[in-house]
Amino acid sequence: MTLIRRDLLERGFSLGALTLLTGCDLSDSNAVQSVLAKFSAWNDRVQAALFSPDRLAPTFPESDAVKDFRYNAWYGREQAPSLDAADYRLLLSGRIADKRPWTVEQLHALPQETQITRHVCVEGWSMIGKWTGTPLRIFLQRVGADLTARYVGFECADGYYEGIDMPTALHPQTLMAFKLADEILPREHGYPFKLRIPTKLGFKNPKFVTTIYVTDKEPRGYWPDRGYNWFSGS
Ligand SMILES: Nc1nc2c(c(=O)[nH]1)N[C@H]1C(S)=C(S)[C@@H](COP(=O)(O)O)O[C@H]1N2
Ligand SMILES: [Mo]
Repeated sequence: MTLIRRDLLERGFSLGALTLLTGCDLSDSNAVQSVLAKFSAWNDRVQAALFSPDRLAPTFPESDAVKDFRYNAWYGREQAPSLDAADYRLLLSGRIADKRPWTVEQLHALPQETQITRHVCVEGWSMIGKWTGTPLRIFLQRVGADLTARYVGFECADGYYEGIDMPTALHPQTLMAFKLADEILPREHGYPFKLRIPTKLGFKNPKFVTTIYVTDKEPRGYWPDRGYNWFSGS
């Protein structure tokens, strides 16, 4: 961690790139706190910076994965949306050929993979979890998304919204996660699915996703619209 030069951070390396570059274990150490404090000074432009589509975020042994994963949102756990598989439909819009909505059952029938990665929240905590789901890339191919478009955006049942660039959407570790710690994703963690993107900070991992859209216009994000570096500690 000491090898990370201040000017490197200020030039705007992404967290994923930083982790990959340094091999630094992002545990809750003072060094990480100071790095996270740096992140809070980032602006939108920097957030959209450096990303290598080929490099993988670190993965961990099963024994490192936490069973009781920490909850986070701007509201309390009890207020988290309670989506019912009977009514739920994933809506598709924008540059996608087949916009038919998806049921939970159809989503669960997609091919799935498991990853054990570290979720890092700008509030200054991080946690290793085990998520299982479908690479977003496979889903986008399946529905005939225009993979030459620039962005993929997400809308969520709680009013949250986020978006990522297409290289991140196609990254092999970017998952539509249906399970956490081998169990169907708990309600407050985003049932029926969350985007699990280990190359991005926690707030770029939208939960309770209800719409996926493909676009050339940069999607807005809930925290980016609010300066994206400030949290009240929910
Ligand atoms: N829909 C939605 N997604 C969201 C959020 C949210 O408030 N609503 N919070 C984000 C933030 S800041 C974090 S750290 C993670 C927390 O996910 P968890 O509750 O599974 O730990 O979700 C992210 N995705
Ligand atoms: Mo977060």
